[in-house]
Amino acid sequence: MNGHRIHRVAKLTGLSKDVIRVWERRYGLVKPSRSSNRYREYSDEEVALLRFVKAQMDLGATIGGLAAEGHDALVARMRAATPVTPEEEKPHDRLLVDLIGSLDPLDKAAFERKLNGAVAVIPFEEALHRILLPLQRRIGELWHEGRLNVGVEHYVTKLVQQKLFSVMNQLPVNESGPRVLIACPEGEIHEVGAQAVAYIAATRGCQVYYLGPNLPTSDLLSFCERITPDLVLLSLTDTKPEAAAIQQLKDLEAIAGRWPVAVGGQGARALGHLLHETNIELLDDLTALHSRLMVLVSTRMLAARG
Ligand code: B12
Repeated sequence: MNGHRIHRVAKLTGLSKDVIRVWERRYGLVKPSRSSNRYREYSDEEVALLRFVKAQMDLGATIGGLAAEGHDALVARMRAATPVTPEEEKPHDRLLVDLIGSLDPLDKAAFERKLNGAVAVIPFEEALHRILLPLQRRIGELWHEGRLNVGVEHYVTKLVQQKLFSVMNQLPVNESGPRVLIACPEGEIHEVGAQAVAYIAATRGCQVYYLGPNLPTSDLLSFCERITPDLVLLSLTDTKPEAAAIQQLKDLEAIAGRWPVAVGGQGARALGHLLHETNIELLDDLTALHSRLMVLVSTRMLAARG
């Protein structure tokens, strides 16, 4: 999690320091942590929430009315109200060049200052599409081309992962949401796609069970038996030789016979022709994922109402 001091939050949100403190004291709108020297420290999520509240007030809402909704409901509404448009999916090219420039030679302070600052000022889902995922791709490509040290690649990958998880962990847990299990199958170590999927599922109101990379099919099966998922989402990045791909699909079909299974990622798209003959669904991209999850969540809500 990034800690932003109050003077920076004031700059990032356009609110005065006094207003931010009053909203904390009176309405509990934000709950900054305290640094070792007792300074307030605000997370990216809190900065985004303050910006959202300010934007709502600019549209005529009152702080009392907004605060009455409660912190968790406001966070959920902020996320729902910020669907990512194609414009917001475009990589932030200038920033990416700038960030990569701070990696060789490595200037950790400059890199993190630029990254944290840029991520904090836009809704997190937009930051995911425009900054974090493109950054991950570019860093990985540089490593693949032998132009970036593996330690630096690991350092950036871990930062991207930490950001995704820290924001995800701040989301309210929807205990009545559909259970969605997310993992990468055995042999698959490219994990960031699966993490992005986990984040999106959590923001759409699912209960996410994130099991990470390289999960053997037998473990996936036994975990499904434990939780009876409403949907299993698998991220496949590698392209396997045909024989290995057919074997993998056979294993997954056994699971898909009992619970709904969908696959996505570049490895899954490459399987297209083989998937037609199975009961495994292909989700082409994150837009397809969004639609699939909306159906899942609304079906669950209707069932709960009887
Ligand atoms: C980053 C990266 C790495 C990182 C991985 C870090 C990590 N822990 O995840 C590192 C540097 C460690 C790495 C290692 C390797 N990599 Co690599 N890597 C990449 C790279 C550059 C980006 C992948 C990535 O993370 N993208 C970010 C994610 C978010 O984007 P995405 O994968 O496109 O996913 C999007 C969609 O597909 C979708 N999506 C993904 N999953 C799912 C799931 C569902 C359900 C849905 C709906 C959507 C969805 O959402 C995402 C967001 O839009 C790609 C090349 C590329 N440009 O794609 C190569 C690439 C995937 N790697 C490759 C290879 C070969 C390897 C290695 C095997 C190389 C080696 N010889 O050692 C090793 C793996 C070592 C091992 N132990 O197995 C190859 C795969 C080739 C193939 N076709 O099989 C690629 C394509 C590079 C290449 N051109 O050759 N890699």
